[in-house]
Formats: sequence, structure tokens, C-alpha cells
Amino acid sequence: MTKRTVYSFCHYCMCLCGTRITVENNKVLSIEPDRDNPFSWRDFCRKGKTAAQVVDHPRRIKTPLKRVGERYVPASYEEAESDIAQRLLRIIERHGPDAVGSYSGNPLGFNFSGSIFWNGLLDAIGTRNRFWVGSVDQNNTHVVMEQMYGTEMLALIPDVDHADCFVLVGMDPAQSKFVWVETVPDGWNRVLAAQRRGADLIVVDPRRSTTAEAANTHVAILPGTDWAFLLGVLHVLFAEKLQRSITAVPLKGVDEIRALALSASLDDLADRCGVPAETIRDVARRFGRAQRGMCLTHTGVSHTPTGTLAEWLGAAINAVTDRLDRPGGKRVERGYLDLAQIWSKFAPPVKHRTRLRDNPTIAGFHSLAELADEITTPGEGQIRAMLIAAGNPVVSGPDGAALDRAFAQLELLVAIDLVQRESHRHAHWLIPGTHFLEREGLHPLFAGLTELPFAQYARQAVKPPTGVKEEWQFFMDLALRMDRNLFGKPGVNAFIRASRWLARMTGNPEHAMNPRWIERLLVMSGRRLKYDDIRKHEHGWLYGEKEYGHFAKALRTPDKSVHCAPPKFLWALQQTLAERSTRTRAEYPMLLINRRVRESMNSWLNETEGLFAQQRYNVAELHPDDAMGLGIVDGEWVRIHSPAGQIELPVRIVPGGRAGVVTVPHGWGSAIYDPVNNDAPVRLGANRNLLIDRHEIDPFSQTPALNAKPVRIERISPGLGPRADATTQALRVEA
Ligand SMILES: Nc1nc2c(c(=O)[nH]1)N[C@H]1C(S)=C(S)[C@@H](COP(=O)(O)OP(=O)(O)OC[C@H]3O[C@@H](n4cnc5c(=O)[nH]c(N)nc54)[C@H](O)[C@@H]3O)O[C@H]1N2
Ligand SMILES: Nc1nc2c(c(=O)[nH]1)N[C@H]1C(S)=C(S)[C@@H](COP(=O)(O)OP(=O)(O)OC[C@H]3O[C@@H](n4cnc5c(=O)[nH]c(N)nc54)[C@H](O)[C@@H]3O)O[C@H]1N2
Ligand code: SF4
Ligand SMILES: [Mo]
Repeated sequence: MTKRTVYSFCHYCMCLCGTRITVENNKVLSIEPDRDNPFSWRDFCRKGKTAAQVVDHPRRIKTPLKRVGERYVPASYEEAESDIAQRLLRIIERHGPDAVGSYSGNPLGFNFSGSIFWNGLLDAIGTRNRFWVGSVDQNNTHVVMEQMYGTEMLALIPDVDHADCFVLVGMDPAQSKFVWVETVPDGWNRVLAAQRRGADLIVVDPRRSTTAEAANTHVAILPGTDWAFLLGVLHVLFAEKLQRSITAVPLKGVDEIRALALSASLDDLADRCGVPAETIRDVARRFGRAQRGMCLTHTGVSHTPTGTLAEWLGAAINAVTDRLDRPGGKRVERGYLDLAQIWSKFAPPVKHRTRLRDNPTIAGFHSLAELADEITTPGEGQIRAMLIAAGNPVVSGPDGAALDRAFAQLELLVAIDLVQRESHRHAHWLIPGTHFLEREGLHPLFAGLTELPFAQYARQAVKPPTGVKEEWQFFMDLALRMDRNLFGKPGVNAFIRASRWLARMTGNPEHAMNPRWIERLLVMSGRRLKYDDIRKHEHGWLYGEKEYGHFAKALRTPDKSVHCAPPKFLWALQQTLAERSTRTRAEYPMLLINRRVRESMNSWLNETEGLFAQQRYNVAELHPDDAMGLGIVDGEWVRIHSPAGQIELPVRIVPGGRAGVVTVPHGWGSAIYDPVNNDAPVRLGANRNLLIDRHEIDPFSQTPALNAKPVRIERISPGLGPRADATTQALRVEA
């Protein structure tokens, strides 16, 4: 076979870098950035470049594997689907559909066909015990969007090129890129370009991140107190009349938020967040006086118990300084379909409260913080079976040890993944996943999340391993096998069977129900683009210009205005202000925070050969003062304790930032098993989320407090000098 070039894009992160893939004999020879992609390629990184190493992962699951005793044996899909269907039906019959729980991870969000049919399967089962990654990621934005803009899904896009002032809170785009729910390709470099043109860059982060290093001002805040800092900024904006009275979008509740901000004492707020009042005043003045600007809050903020309040205050700062729908502020990209409407159709709010903690769903899902107890606590509604798709919750969520114990007691655990990781240790069935290089399709839900009007149909570069079904196909077949209607809609299964019959009769596989139908329908519903036209643009299609003026129309509040002071946030903020933490932290004097590693992706990719060098980042970063106080030298191993658990890591001493803070990246310490050859699991580094308890959550977003966690650090080997080989020891192979 001759070499071919496939143009597509990388699905690992929201940068969605255009790629030029060279393929021969169903093998990827190289992946390069596609410089003809009109939207994104400049962020292209080694993760994208080495993506084929995951396709060829030596421990890849290539056939359904059934657990028999302590081993896995290969099985056909026929056997897998029939056994899983029977077991699920038995559990449903005995205990009701909510006894089947589910968790979907970050990569499923990049797989449109997979996620649509996943929801279809969950609807078929009828379970409301649905858990997803949002509760350890961006749930707080959904809550704030819902309260302020009237819909859980109205992501605002930063307009970085035109800003004169950036206040970046709890984000590190120099490492993680300028992405969260939305994407701004090459955003960090464009911020730096704006800075070179004179824009002001203020970074709020307890540690001296790469992003903070580039800032005009780095505010090394006390972890977990962004709400106080941002309220202080609002206080100054109002006190010095730096807010704007005329705004592009109508605002409600400005008087209420002003009253509350002014009632707070700046000195008190300064004391709470460990930032001098003078610095808060200075930041507020610079931001308020800048003609154009934006305040952004990301995961450093969302992963704290006050993450939603801080997210709200950041959004309120933008609103009252007229940064919404203005150049250099945050705008709405209308895309080629109505995202909020589609979201409400495809992710209809599942009205359900958790059995034990009585929490509602957010964006249709429950919080990972509750999953372990919902499995282990006996009684009606107890979860007895779990389906996990493209997720590693034992590592990405809080108190993985508790979740691991919970998974061990399930009657049925089915994992759909590329490899067997920590969370799949107790799986009764391992079902192969497909890699994005093996799939094609359009992701209509990205419309409105991309910075510019852009659409790209992803192309399949290589075929999945022989016989492996794409995720959507497996989910659909399982619903059929259970004889429960996909999407919970009567007649759907009969329709699917009829379409399959037609496909057989006509010899045209396209006549069998498939995700392309849904993609096409969605594009049609937007009445802006034609599906076939999108498919024709092999480098992706920039179909319009950046526009302003769409925010007011996109608002879903009944009065079509932005609500700056949602009553429940106001009330909670008043409570927070009235409280003074009296907790002494003598036993756990340090605060644990998180960082990301440029060339690994959450809890995966760190084992990929091409990214091995990144393992040197799996260390505990300490401020020199703390290291000196503890008598620790660079490279020495320490044990970090919290009330929930303990981990061991080598130390790296990093100057700058705030003393009293220890940084450990998440996503490490996840075992990668070898279910086929039974070789020893590989475990890279330590899982810092073992230190996180599952009870402390942000009450609004239900996000566990992954950051700002009180911990204690202990030297493991007093007297031991610097160990040159310390970081390489983070790579351990378990016996
Ligand atoms: N302390 C701390 N914890 C955090 C964070 C933090 O900042 N600090 N960040 C949080 C955030 S933002 C996120 S998004 C979560 C991520 O949390 P999760 O989504 O639960 O975990 P991932 O590490 O993304 O695991 C993805 C899994 O999907 C598999 N996979 C990859 N691609 C595919 C595919 O195409 N098909 C299938 N079937 N499987 C696939 C991988 O092998 C891997 O096992 O972690 C969260 N946890
Ligand atoms: N290379 C790489 N890129 C990624 C990912 C990855 O895993 N690897 N993950 C992707 C995903 S899923 C997401 S959601 C995005 C996330 O993107 P970001 O939100 O930018 O995530 P981080 O790079 O972890 O940056 C969070 C910053 O918050 C700081 N921080 C910690 N605690 C606090 C606090 O209490 N207050 C303040 N103000 N700051 C705090 C940390 O020091 C850190 O610098 O990145 C995406 N991009
Ligand atoms: S992982 Fe790297 S190559 Fe892939 S989309 Fe993100 S930045 Fe681009
Ligand atoms: Mo994320």
C-alpha cells in the first residue's frame, strides 16, 4: 500500500491542533502540525506527535476480556454483550435501574459519537446514578452560567488579541494551553504578544508557575482564598467608581453586589487571602482603568471549596467593568448551531438527588466525591454495577483508596478503555476503546466553544484493531442486547433493527443507524452550514469572522439580562464573610496544590515512551524556606501526610511563589496493568489525590477540594544527601 496523508486534528485537549498524519499499511508513520489548518496548529506538542504510541500501546486491550478468577481471558463481543446484558438486567430487576452507576471521563467528551450513545445507553438502562469528570473539572462554570446567564452551557470566549489587561487566576496556560471548556488556540503566545504591545498581565497563583514568571505582576495568593481576593478587587472597583454604568449586555443585581462588596473590609479580605491590601487595590485599579480586559478563573480556583463563589466573583468583575461582549473581553461565539438548546436536548437535566448526601445533579451528573459511598452503603438505591468509559476516577478524583475498595465490592464492573488502568483493576469485563486516530466524525458540540467560527470533520487515520468496535457501536449493541430502548425512547431499537436490515438488503452500511445521522441532523438544525460542506474542508473550515453582539441573544435568563447577584451566591458569600476559620493547622501546616505537566494528560500519556522525560516533574515542589525549615535538600524523598492518606515523592526546591505551599501534579501513581500477558503492572510516581478526602466539597459545584489541602511533610531518610537518581526512581515497576 502506498503512503497517504490524512488531515485531521488532535483530540487530546481543547487546542484541537490540526494534524498532518502520514500513514502506510494501516500504520501511522508521522504526525505533524497541519499548517494549513486555518484555526489551530500552533500549540502542537509532543502529546499529539506521539499519539500513535498510544494506538500501538504494548498493553492495549484489543478484544473484550473477561475476568476469570485472577486472570482475563479473551472473549467475543457476542459473549461480552450477552453476559453484561444479562447481569445488568438481573441487577435492574432486583434493585432497579439506579443500581447501575456510570462514570465517563475527559476523553469521552472529545468523542461525540461515543458520548451521545453513552447517554443513549444510560437512558436505556434508566439509571440516574450518573457520574462524570465535570465534578473534578469545570462544574463551577456550569453552575455560574446557569445562575448568571440562565443556562448551564454558555461558555464565554476570551478575546485575547484585543485585551489591555489580563487577570489570570488559577491557570497556567504556559503549560496547559489556553483551554478549559472553551478553546483559544495559541492563546498563551497571543497573550504574550499583547503584553509586548503594552498589555498588562497579572497572574494570581500561589506558586511561581511558568505563566506567573512571565507576568507583570505575580500575586502569590494563599491557596483556596481567591474569593476573598476577587471580592477585594470588586470592593475597590466600586469604592473608586471604576465600574462602568453603561454595558454591552443588560445587567441585574449590580446594586446588591456593590452593597455586599462595599460592606466587606478590604483589610480583612487582604488578611484572608494573604495578599496586601495595597496589591489588591493596585490590581483593581489597573484592571478597572484598562480600556479592555478580562478576568479568567480556571481549575486552580474550581478545585477549592469556594470555587463557585470565586468563579462568580470573577464573572461579576467582568460584567460590571463592561468586559462582556466587548473586544478584549469575553464574547459569545454563536457557532453553527444553538449549543444551549442542543445541550438541553442531549443532556437533559436528570432530576435526581443522591441517596446519601441528597445532592442534585449538575449538568446532568453527580459528583465523583459521592461515588464510593453510594457503592458501599447498603440499602435501597445502592449502586451494584458500574460502567466506566474513558475515565480513571480512582486517580482523578478524591480519596482513590476508598473508591478502589468500593469498586472491589461491585457485582459488575465494566471498563471501556484503551488499557487497563488503576480504576479498572477490579473490572469483570474490559472492553476495548478506540483511539481518536481510529475514528472519524464531527463534534457539533464544539460549535460555540471554539474561539472562531470553525468546524472540522475528523478523519480516520488508521483502522482500529481487527474486530474492535467503536464506543458508540458497543453502547448501542449493549442496549439492543438488553432489549431496552436506546435513549429510553420507545421504538428506537425497532428503528435501528430496521435500518440494519435495510443496510444488509442494499449492501450499503451507511443505511444502518450511525452517528453521522445525528451529526447531520444537528448541523441542519443550526441552518447555518451544510454538513457535506464541512466534510469537504479537509483542513477544517473557518466559515466566518469573529463577531461581537451575540451575547444578549444567547442569554437564557427570563429577563434577558446577566444576573450579577444570584441570591444563593450572595447569601453564601455573606456566610463566608461572617465565618472566620478558627481551625489551627498545627498538625498539617502546609497547603497542597496542583500543577499540570506539559507533556502528560491528566492521568494518562505519562507512560508513553515519547513522553517519558516528563516523569521528572512527578515531584513535590517546595519553597526554599520550607525546605530549609524541614532540613530537606533537593532530590531527597519525603512522605506527605493528610488525614486521608500518605504518599512518597522526591522533592524539588523551587524558588519564588508562596512559602507554606507544596505542589504535586495530579494524574500520577496510576497502575497500568497487563491483562493479556499478566506482566507486572507499571506504576509511575505517586497519586496525590490519595491525600484528598471525599467529604469536603464546594456546596454549589460539588467539586471536591483537590487544592488547598492541609498536609504535613516528613523526611523519609534524614541525613541522606541529594540523590542524583531520585526522580528516575519515581518510575517503579511493582513486583
Ligand atoms: N488533584 C487534581 N485532580 C484532578 C485535576 C487537577 O487539576 N488536580 N484535574 C481534573 C481534571 S480538569 C480532569 S479533566 C480529570 C480527568 O479525569 P478522568 O477523565 O477520569 O481521567 P483521565 O486521566 O483523563 O483518564 C482518561 C482515560 O481514558 C482513556 N482513554 C483515552 N482516550 C480514550 C478513547 O478514545 N476511548 C476510550 N474508551 N478511552 C480512552 C485513557 O486510557 C484513560 O484511562 O482529572 C481531574 N483531577
Ligand atoms: N499538558 C497538559 N495540558 C492540559 C491538561 C493536562 O493534563 N496536561 N489538561 C487539560 C484539562 S482537562 C484542563 S481542565 C486544563 C486546565 O488548565 P488550567 O486550569 O490552566 O490548569 P493548570 O495548568 O493545572 O493550572 C492551575 C494553576 O492553578 C494554580 N493554583 C492551585 N491552587 C490555587 C489556588 O487556590 N488559587 C489560585 N489562584 N491558583 C491556584 C496552580 O499552581 C496552577 O498553576 O488543561 C488542559 N490542558
Ligand atoms: S495535546 Fe498537544 S497536539 Fe494535541 S491538541 Fe493539545 S496541544 Fe495540540
Ligand atoms: Mo479538565
